[in-house]
Amino acid sequence: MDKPMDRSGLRPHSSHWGVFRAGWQDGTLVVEPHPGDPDPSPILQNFPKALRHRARIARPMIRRGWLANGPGPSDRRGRDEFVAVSWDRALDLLAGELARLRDTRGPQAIFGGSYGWSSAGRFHHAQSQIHRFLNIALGGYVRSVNSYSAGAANVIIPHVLGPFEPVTRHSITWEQVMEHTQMVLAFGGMAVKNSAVAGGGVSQHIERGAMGTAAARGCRFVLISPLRDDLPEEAGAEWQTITPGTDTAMMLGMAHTLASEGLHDRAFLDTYCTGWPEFEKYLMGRTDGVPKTAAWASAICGVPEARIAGLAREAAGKRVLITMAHALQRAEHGEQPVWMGAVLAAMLGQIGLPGGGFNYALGSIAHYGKRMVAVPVAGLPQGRNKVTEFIPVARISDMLLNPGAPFDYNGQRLTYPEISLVYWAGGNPFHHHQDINRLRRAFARVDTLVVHETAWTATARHADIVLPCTMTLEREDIAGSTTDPLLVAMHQLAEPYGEARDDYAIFAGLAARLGKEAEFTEGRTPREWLAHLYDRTRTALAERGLPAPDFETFWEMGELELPREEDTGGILGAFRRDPAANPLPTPSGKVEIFSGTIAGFGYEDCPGHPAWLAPVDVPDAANPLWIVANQPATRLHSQLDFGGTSADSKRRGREVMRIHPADAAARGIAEGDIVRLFNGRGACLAAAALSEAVMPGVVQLATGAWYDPADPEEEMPLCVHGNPNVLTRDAGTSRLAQGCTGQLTVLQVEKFTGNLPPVRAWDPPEAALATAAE
Ligand SMILES: Nc1nc2c(c(=O)[nH]1)N[C@H]1C(S)=C(S)[C@@H](COP(=O)(O)OP(=O)(O)OC[C@H]3O[C@@H](n4cnc5c(=O)[nH]c(N)nc54)[C@H](O)[C@@H]3O)O[C@H]1N2
Ligand SMILES: Nc1nc2c(c(=O)[nH]1)N[C@H]1C(S)=C(S)[C@@H](COP(=O)(O)OP(=O)(O)OC[C@H]3O[C@@H](n4cnc5c(=O)[nH]c(N)nc54)[C@H](O)[C@@H]3O)O[C@H]1N2
Ligand SMILES: [Mo]
Repeated sequence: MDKPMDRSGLRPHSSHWGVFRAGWQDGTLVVEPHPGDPDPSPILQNFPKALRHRARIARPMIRRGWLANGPGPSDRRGRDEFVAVSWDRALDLLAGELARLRDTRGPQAIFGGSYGWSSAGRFHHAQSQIHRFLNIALGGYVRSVNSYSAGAANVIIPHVLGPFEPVTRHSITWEQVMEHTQMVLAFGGMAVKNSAVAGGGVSQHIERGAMGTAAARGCRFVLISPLRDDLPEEAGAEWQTITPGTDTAMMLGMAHTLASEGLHDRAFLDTYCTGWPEFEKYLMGRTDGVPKTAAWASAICGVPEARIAGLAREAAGKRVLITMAHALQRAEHGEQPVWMGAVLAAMLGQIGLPGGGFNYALGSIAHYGKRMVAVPVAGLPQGRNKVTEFIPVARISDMLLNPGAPFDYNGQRLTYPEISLVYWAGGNPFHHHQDINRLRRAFARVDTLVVHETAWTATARHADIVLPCTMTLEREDIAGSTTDPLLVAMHQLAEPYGEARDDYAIFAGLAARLGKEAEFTEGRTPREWLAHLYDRTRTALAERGLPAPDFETFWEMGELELPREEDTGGILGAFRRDPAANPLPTPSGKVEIFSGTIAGFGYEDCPGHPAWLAPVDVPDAANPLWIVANQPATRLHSQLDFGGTSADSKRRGREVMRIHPADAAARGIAEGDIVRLFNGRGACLAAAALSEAVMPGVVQLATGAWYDPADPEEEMPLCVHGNPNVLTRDAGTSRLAQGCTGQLTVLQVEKFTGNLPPVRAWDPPEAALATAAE
């Protein structure tokens, strides 16, 4: 490795949760946030203990049953032993299996969607690597579209306002909020633990400060959420609790107040929108006999009638910004709150004004509210995918369990492909997918499941072929994104763990065995790829007449500040200033309050205008509580669950579930008790924390604790660690988007009084331990 870069001996590196510098002091890895970061994330401190943790994978491993019997469906996945093999043997066997499928069934037999966040570096980005490999070596793969983050919004926003990224990421900035906004209605809040994170890295965490500045200027924040801590204290917010999944009803109640009191902006609705008359009929009850009054809404969402009407009146005439956490649309009918948020902002006449209107996902991730970087940032070319079949990303179990079955998606009638091999690199479906017991049955169906992982996640444990890969700290890369101005030279800080290899090296080895090495590597070493990818940015800088250091200089400097675009308000701002010259890229060129396109699909679960559609998954006698399964404060998803910040946040080794003291008292649950959360789909343990920051009737258990079945032989084993996805429902948002609905479900909670099973989530499988020690 190179010599230390600066006086302190620390070297630059980056992660999705922050840019940092790190180095070794007395045999310990020391991690320090970037000095320019005003509010660094505690998640950074997951690195030191994670680097050499026993949970890391040391050698290639193959499931004993697959090795003995060859490829084929098997319910032994997640139950069998593993056998350590050499790299050559692992790669020979895997290349043979890939060639078999290429020659017998073609690349449409391979699911390479491989959803997941992997690491911040742009070259070693596992998604890019696997897609490039499958395209070049096999001709393609069945892919997935959209994200777990925004599955419903990805599809509804283009129908209503325009393309997802320009509308959500390039319209409102935090600068505008600090300067112009008078009132923020934050549905689901803007928790700073969430904006700690952005794919490709974030060098300055500005959200807390921006909200504080806006509040100090007199901007009022209203938090509408089941949890009080979904906005930082600096926002000085009024907290209004709401029954989970009912925001559309509350917004309809506000809209009714505006319309019936003449407080809505008719000129805006006439000039900039289409479909107000159709929607107005529904709102006023002329189509279904049910006026969507504040009283009607209150009965559904639990917000007092006077508060619903009061908020509508207070918002009218002000520079109002409606924000909406991703979470609201990760639920049944998740399209509706997003669409209704845009319609409410339109009725207030705010869309396209600085600091006003509707900004989906502002504060949910650090990508939102930022000015765009004005030059391109490195990305690995993917090659061409000749397979046309795809699934909406959260339909993975449906696909594997129902090959050949039809399904609806955004106006199309599609068919689930028949998958023989699933290949994952850089994601953790046992973290991200709903109804894990069902996912296990789905994964039992395929011939072969391949996983590249840094550590023994539950996904790795369910694989047939497990290939150990390096952690970001063990290789060189470049971090950057379209929303963060710092390009970071990620220096290598440690040698690879055990026999771990880079994803790139693994794919290069497979490509060689499939006769495609030269096409895959283009003859470049990783360092040469970094220089090659950097060159695009350098050329663009030079073209703008800006300083454009060569690669070696950039590498020595450790970081490079990139220019950013002007803050123009994006396509919504341009549309507002001149709607004739800058129509929105929707069918009407306007905000679509009614969409003829969507109405034409004829989906009863997503009609032609936003509507309150009662959910089926609601509390009853057996499952009286809601669970909010939200993002964890102490890690990114399941990544480095075994790191210091994450591990320290557990109690008695379990993830912490928050519950209102009244709900706890009714169940005889005391602070720190181990509890069992259960419903018809599964059960898990957690440690109870009593908190008035959670509204009554709701418990909160973050995602990310590694799935840890007490007895994997059982059909529905108890997860002893606290992974809420054993409880969540595996159902799409609607036939329109088929998005993930994992944020909310219903269940019961009881004090756990049995013998407490040990948590073994971070212990490698036994066979692996024995052979690794050889
Ligand atoms: N119930 C419920 N479920 C949810 C959500 C929810 O709100 N509620 N949220 C959803 C959302 S928004 C998302 S985005 C998903 C996130 O789901 P994922 O993105 O799948 O979660 P991660 O834990 O980030 O998974 C990344 C994996 O990549 C591995 N990794 C890191 N670097 C590398 C690398 O260089 N190479 C390889 N091969 N592997 C690497 C990590 O060890 C980790 O296991 O979860 C979703 N699931
Ligand atoms: N620290 C950390 N930050 C992260 C991540 C992480 O894993 N860790 N993941 C990142 C990723 S990939 C994504 S996509 C984003 C996700 O961003 P979000 O989906 O917005 O994040 P969550 O924390 O899941 O949810 C935010 C809040 O929404 C509220 N909420 C849930 N349901 C409802 C509802 O029906 N109505 C209302 N009004 N509120 C509701 C909950 O109280 C919850 O705390 O976060 C990103 N940031
Ligand atoms: Mo996400």
